[in-house]
Amino acid sequence: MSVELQKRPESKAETEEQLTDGFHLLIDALKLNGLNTIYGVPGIPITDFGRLAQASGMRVLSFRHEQHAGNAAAIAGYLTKKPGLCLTVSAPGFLNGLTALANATTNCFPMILLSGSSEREIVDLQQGDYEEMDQLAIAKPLCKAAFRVLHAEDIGIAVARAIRAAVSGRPGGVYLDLPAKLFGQVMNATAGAESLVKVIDPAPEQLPSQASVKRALDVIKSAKKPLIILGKGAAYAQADDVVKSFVEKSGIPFLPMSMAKGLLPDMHPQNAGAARSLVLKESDVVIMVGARLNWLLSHGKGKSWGEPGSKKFVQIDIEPREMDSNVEIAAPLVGDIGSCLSELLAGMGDQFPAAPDGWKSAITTKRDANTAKMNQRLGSDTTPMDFHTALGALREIMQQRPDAMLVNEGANTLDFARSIINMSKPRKRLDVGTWGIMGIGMGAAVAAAVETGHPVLAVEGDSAFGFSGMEVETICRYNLPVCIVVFNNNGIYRGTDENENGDGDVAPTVFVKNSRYDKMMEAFGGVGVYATNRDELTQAVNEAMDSGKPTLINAVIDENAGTESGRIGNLNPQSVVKK
Ligand code: ADP
Ligand code: TZD
Ligand code: MG
Repeated sequence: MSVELQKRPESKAETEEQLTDGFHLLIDALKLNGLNTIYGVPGIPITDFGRLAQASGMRVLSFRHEQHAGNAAAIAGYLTKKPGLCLTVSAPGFLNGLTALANATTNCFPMILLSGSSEREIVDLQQGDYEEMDQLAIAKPLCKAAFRVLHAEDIGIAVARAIRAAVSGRPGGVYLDLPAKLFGQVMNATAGAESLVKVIDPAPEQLPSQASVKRALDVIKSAKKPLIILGKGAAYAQADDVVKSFVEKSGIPFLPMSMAKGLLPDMHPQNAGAARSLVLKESDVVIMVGARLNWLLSHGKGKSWGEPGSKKFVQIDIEPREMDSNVEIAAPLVGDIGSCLSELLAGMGDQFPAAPDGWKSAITTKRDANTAKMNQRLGSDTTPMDFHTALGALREIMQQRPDAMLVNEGANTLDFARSIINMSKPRKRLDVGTWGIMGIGMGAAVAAAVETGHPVLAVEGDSAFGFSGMEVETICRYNLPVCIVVFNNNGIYRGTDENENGDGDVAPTVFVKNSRYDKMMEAFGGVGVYATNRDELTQAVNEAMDSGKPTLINAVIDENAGTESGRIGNLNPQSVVKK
């Protein structure tokens, strides 16, 4: 699109010059690179940008708060391997989006935060512009790369740099600062079109060196009790067939991190998830595939990892600096998952270590015992429901609907659902990720529905849901097939805490008792259900998943059922001083 020049009537040729402007150049640059969906909140100075983007055929989804738009963009990036786009206004909108940008970077999800900003001259002299803030400086330490564009003719290059920075190497968040004046800048349309860049091969294959492959093969061949740990980097890589071949050809037991669940089906005979403590402790060679040895794996050391020095690590990661971050890595393999695993497969031939039958059978025995114990509890049908009753119902539903997307956050609601609900396909489980952040729920649910077209089941603690709850209006507005189940136990972890000072306030972890979250959905035309038992819950979820109607089910959970901090109570300091 272009606009006519209005002044400078020197010659006819000049008055007919076709012009374009910053708005259109940005839209064209994004579309040229296959980025066709924007998640954001409109306002000065990007209102017209959103409008024009929509008019140009892009999908522009407006949220009620930027953090959720940003979380949606991050999840879109995770699911598609293309940077998700989040669009915000200056200062406060930008800051609201920044949490999501930082969270995306922490999780290695590619996204671009596009923020309008105020005038450089005024901001830099701190003269008090409308929504004044030095956004670029603030964004820089919280993302992978941050750029500002001052001239319309640089938009093409800036978008190209942002895309490359987001998806190449270890993916992450990128900030693009767009001062208000940029949008209105005009330039010759032909020159504008020529200034755009279609990024060729934005995330090139990264092959590991031959020496590193040989070293890894030697370590793997020496293993007596090998273990594979699959992380969300492996899910992100979309190298599903190679991952499957490597696991199955090797026969090595695997442990999926939470968002890697389903990369191979949880019901796979080699899944050691239900014997997690045993395999972490007793394995001698651990092959990390797109997973970090961070707090989620006790930093690769300590009691849960058995005797010090009892293990060798092989680590596959695209980020060289990840190696030795917590413990010594005997065989670092730096490259993309697909390339590294293909090299290992080729180098192994048929010489995978015949993991002793004793190792495999010890795992199977432990796993079967734990699974049997769990299955017994999952059949329970208590009223009010406890976590096992409610999740037993949801587990059956997800088993019957392998294509459905699952979103999950909370404390007990997260920890129980993670171990109870089996996933059978890759990249179906979206959760609180590396930070254990609350508030990803509705953003993730919107992106999951928009990017995949499949129905979404969002399993939410009542506290967790509250962080993004207003986005139920967004879900209704776009009529998305999202079924939210709020596990309502009257508060954070449980609803039974007492205030000891007697001032009439409730304890800090307790909410209004017996709230009706279902009414929130009804307020916007969606379906609200109040479910007090397993049958009601099962029926309501199935109906929602069949109809695709936005639905919120308030599942009444026994307020005594949870434990403080779910399964990470060990990280929660508690006073031993009695006053
Ligand atoms: P989890 O939480 O599931 O354990 P992490 O987020 O800790 O997973 O780790 C993911 C790792 O995967 C990161 O270290 C990241 O650098 C890496 N990664 C992401 N994409 C790729 C890829 N295509 N190839 C190899 N490694 C990748
Ligand atoms: N704020 C943010 C952004 N992230 C957080 N993780 C927290 C606060 C602290 N927090 C947790 O770690 S879990 C949780 C909070 C507030 C909520 C747990 O309550 P819930 O789940 O109702 O969601 P359960 O099922 O009652 O345990
Ligand atoms: Mg709760």
